[in-house]
Amino acid sequence: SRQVEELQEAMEGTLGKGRFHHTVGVAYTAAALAMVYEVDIENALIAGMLHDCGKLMSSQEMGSFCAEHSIEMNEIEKKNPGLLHGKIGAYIAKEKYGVKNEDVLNAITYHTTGRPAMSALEKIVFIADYIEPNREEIPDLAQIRKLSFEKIDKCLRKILKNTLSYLNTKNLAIDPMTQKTYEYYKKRVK
Ligand code: DGI
Ligand code: FE
Ligand code: FE
Ligand code: FE
Repeated sequence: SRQVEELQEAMEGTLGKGRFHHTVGVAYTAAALAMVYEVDIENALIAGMLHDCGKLMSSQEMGSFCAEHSIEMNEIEKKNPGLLHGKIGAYIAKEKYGVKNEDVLNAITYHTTGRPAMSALEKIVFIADYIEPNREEIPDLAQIRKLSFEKIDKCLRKILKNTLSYLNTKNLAIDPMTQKTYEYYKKRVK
């Protein structure tokens, strides 16, 4: 649609080359998943195009942006401001790009940590961010890509497990939302 074209052009003009290509990959992967899981394709494209629009700031700027715009931060987010780019992205999507759909805004907000009981659109954007064709060097990526089109909750569980073990090996603090999301999907799928 014209809106998707305009968002793609806006992202091309603001994001770096690599992140722009990643963004287009996420948008079209989200659209493909939307076809499988009967989600609105336009919403998947919009959320995909905008999911990383909050990444155009330094860590310091992210902290002050949230303080200025009354966006809540937990202790982990204060120490790892990169985690805030979803919340910041949703704010920018709404205020700058005029996105009104709450499901689209939530998909952007939660694309890094996920959250328990995600909507179908939230799941799709979370997964598309992980599997889009430009991603590489992720353990079991081929298996996860196949699983994403077959068993969506099992795929979420696998991605979250991978993410937690990656964070543990790197000694990075785990956001309570990432942990809760993993536990939620672990309980729900075998
Ligand atoms: O923005 P992208 O790089 O496309 O992807 P993303 O928004 O999913 O961010 C991925 C990064 O976020 C990756 O380096 C792992 C990190 N991350 C995810 N969950 C957590 C986390 N980092 C910390 N410290 N804690 C988390 O719970
Ligand atoms: Fe991101
Ligand atoms: Fe992600
Ligand atoms: Fe991303």
